[in-house]
Amino acid sequence: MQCIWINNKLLPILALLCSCLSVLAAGTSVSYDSSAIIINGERRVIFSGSIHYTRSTPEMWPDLIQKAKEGGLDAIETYVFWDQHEPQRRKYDFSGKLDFIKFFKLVQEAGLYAFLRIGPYVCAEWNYGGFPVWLHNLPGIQLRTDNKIFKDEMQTFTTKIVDLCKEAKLFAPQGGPIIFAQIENEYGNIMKPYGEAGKSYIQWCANMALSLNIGVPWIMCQQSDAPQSMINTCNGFYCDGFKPNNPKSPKMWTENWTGWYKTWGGKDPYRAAEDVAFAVARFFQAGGVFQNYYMYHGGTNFGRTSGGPFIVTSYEYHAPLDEFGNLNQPKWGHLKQLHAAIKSGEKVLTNSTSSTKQIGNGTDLTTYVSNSTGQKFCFLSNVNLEDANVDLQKDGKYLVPAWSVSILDGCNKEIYNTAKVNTQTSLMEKKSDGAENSTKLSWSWVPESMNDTLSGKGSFTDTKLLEQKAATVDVSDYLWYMTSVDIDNVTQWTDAKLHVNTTGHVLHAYVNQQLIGSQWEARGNFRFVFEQPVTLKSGTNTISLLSATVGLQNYGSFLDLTPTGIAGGPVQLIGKGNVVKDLSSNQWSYKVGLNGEDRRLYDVHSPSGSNWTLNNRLPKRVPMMWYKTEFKAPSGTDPVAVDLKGMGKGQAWVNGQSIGRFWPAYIADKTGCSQTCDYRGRYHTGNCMSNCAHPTQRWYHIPRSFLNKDENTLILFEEIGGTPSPVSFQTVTIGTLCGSAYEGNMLEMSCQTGHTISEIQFASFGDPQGTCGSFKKGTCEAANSLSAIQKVSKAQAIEIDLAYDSGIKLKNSYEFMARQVGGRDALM
Ligand SMILES: *[C@@H]1O[C@H](CO)[C@@H](O)[C@H](O)[C@H]1NC(C)=O
Ligand SMILES: *[C@@H]1O[C@H](CO)[C@@H](O)[C@H](O)[C@H]1NC(C)=O
Ligand SMILES: *[C@@H]1O[C@H](CO)[C@@H](O)[C@H](O)[C@H]1NC(C)=O
Ligand SMILES: *[C@@H]1O[C@H](CO)[C@@H](O)[C@H](O)[C@H]1NC(C)=O
Ligand SMILES: *[C@@H]1O[C@H](CO)[C@@H](O)[C@H](O)[C@H]1NC(C)=O
Ligand SMILES: *[C@@H]1O[C@H](CO)[C@@H](O)[C@H](O)[C@H]1NC(C)=O
Ligand SMILES: *[C@@H]1O[C@H](CO)[C@@H](O)[C@H](O)[C@H]1NC(C)=O
Ligand SMILES: *[C@@H]1O[C@H](CO)[C@@H](O)[C@H](O)[C@H]1NC(C)=O
Ligand SMILES: CC(=O)N[C@H]1CO[C@H](CO)[C@@H](O)[C@@H]1O
Repeated sequence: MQCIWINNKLLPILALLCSCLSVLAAGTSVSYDSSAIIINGERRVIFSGSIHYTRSTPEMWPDLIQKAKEGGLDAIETYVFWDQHEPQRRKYDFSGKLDFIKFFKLVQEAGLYAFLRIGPYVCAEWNYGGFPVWLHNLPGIQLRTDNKIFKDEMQTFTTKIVDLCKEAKLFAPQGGPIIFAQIENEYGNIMKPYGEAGKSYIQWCANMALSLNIGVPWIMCQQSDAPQSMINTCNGFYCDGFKPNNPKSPKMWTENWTGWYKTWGGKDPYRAAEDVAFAVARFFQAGGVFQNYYMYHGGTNFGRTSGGPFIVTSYEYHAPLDEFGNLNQPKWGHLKQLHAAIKSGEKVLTNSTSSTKQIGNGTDLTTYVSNSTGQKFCFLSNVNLEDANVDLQKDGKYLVPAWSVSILDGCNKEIYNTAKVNTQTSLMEKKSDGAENSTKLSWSWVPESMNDTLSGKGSFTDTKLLEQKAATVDVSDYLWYMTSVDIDNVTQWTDAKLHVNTTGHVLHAYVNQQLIGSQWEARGNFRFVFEQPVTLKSGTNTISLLSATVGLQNYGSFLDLTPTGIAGGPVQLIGKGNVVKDLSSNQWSYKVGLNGEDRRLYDVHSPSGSNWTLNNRLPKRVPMMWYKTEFKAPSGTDPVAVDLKGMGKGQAWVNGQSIGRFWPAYIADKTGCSQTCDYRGRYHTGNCMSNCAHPTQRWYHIPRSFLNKDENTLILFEEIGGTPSPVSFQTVTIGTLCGSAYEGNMLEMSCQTGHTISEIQFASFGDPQGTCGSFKKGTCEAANSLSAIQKVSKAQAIEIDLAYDSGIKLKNSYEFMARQVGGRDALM
């Protein structure tokens, strides 16, 4: 790296680029007490982050892990996803993207620890909470309670996972990276309705786990009655008030929610970096020892893995790494600095005597004094909504902004404040690079063949309305319910209505081959009633109802019993004078899945590929259509997304691999967004929302590893009608960088690899106003603010002294650094 020096000041730039390798020796011992995680005798505080291997690709894993390491994490956490590994009973799959052993080995190679959360119930906004749906149909089974059939399955799977880890020598005492394991998941939240059976189940979980002898501690999250030797831990947006149920246990936070997930129809959640940092600093102020970011990288719900109902395909989570694996700045950098600040006090924090003194209303000073050296380390917090001026006498005066924590090294030097973001903000952009414009996309299509189902022909029958997942075992989102009704006096039915009472999630109703309507939930109410006028004829009328699921329930007591589909109905015809003809116990014919799915239309090598039509009469807004196009991969290495603007609802495949469900036609609420985000005060999931009145999800991630260099095929199944012509391929990269330098700190700014500075749009040393993307000059400003930066902008690194808070905005810069030094009133 090259540097240009202004004012002949030397910067400790290299310190920022250093990395520390913690090599795992063979036979690492892991223990704990109330103030430390003890690894090979060393007393540690641990920062961990969740990265689910199933939500990215093996090709992305090394980069994600490396970025987590550079972000200052000590450990990576992942669940293990039972439904993926045992899709059919006793038929296992640990290959390719399911090779979690390889994932853990990469974590180890990066010099990080790992946290294995087996569950095997995982919640995780994952389909059916991670349970394979075949469990549901085992006679006599009851999930997550004292039920022998369930416990046997759970034990078989848990043992299988533990054995695989042991074989690969993944547990710390074997020289591997795993320092913690988890059994069950947040059971404490939902166990009450299970009564005594719930209590004996959780005891059984503990005993079963302990009997597996893994040599590292087991934890149970959100389980205040966790049986002893299990460490109970906290999940939430804040965990400073949490106390483990055993005073000898370390205070562990297994899910510090960095953001939130999104549902179809929902807006974009946003949790400010300042607030996440505040929550983490408060946790360590209150004696925290281990904390895990949920999520550190959220990623993508490929295929039909998203839970719900109605969890979207992107699992971005507003995490420190975005869905595509880019740094989400300033969150990533602001937390990296927090980790470094807390780590600098690690020796003191883990063997000390602590005391907390109330300085003012809502302002607390927590002092840690090392038992061995007498060294001090302090947290000075302000939970008020106003800034606080704190006078610590000989230890200095501090401005502690509202809702923030300052970390004081030696209790007399501020090294970090959670509200002062001294990290670049990156505004990401989706760009077309032109390669895909050279030939306009040409689309071919084939209608979903429904001749059988629209004439009532299925593959099995019953005289009742079946629950959907019991009937499909979730091999498809789709189940056809078909029956016929004979009408002899048609005048009685001239103004008839079809009435369907369904538990959801989506219904398309056909009568006599005609679509009479489609309907889905209204605002989280998944059970709904469909009622539409219908034209009947005398003689036999055919009713074909297509029910579609959009992710099976993943949370709650008895989640497995949440019905889906037209379970029990009723289905009725309502005629003149409210005459009701109940069809619920008719002879119903069923078909699981679509014909297109049976014929593997999404697979480019499928033999029915020859049926695609290609001419200039591209059907638009026609339900139940398959579309296909060829495209070239955008050049470069930036992540790729397909913009499905124009499409309705369905599923998408690239070269045969599912990139998930799409539903750009689902528009987020018009209200509840704000231009500015005031993060101060307790976060709740409605805070600081954005993307009002836009499609909940318009862009869909196509991992680079799914793409060939030249020809690629995108196949869309469109369920409700859409227009593929606006569809385009784009890359995701930093468009604009901004930063504010704080006195005494160095600000580092950089683009993604392969990009350089193109323009400096704004720089002000004074009191600039506004936020990234819309900075404005303030009332005072050094005259040469902008030109000084522009002069040096071609460099890869620069140093600038500045006096006031400054707004700096660069476009496509490669790397930029500024340092502010107090007490001067002009630039240079
Ligand atoms: C440090 O000293 C305090 C006060 O005597 C004691 O409570 C604490 O357990 C000590 N910490 C360690 C890790 O020994
Ligand atoms: C402390 O502050 C809170 C809110 O900031 C306020 O409601 C309360 O009255 C204050 N208490 C005192 C003693 O000033
Ligand atoms: C903590 O420090 C005290 C005083 O130096 C020392 O005796 C003790 O062994 C330390 N405790 C641990 C657990 O390292
Ligand atoms: C490619 O097409 C898109 C959409 O029409 C357009 O916005 C973009 O500027 C084009 N790119 C180039 C390099 O022509
Ligand atoms: C379905 O029916 C239509 C119209 O009757 C016919 O053109 C088409 O060939 C049929 N498709 C199949 C697969 O039987
Ligand atoms: C058919 O129903 C209409 C209306 O209820 C009634 O007026 C008419 O008599 C019925 N016709 C026969 C043949 O039953
Ligand atoms: C739909 O069915 C449920 C369950 O049987 C029932 O509680 C509800 O009242 C029904 N809704 C309507 C509008 O009929
Ligand atoms: C598609 O083509 C295959 C082979 O030509 C044929 O067997 C099949 O019936 C066709 N399907 C439709 C829906 O036209
Ligand atoms: C433990 C904890 O803090 N749980 C909270 C997590 O966030 C949800 C949604 O805001 C709250 O309802 C929980 O109480």
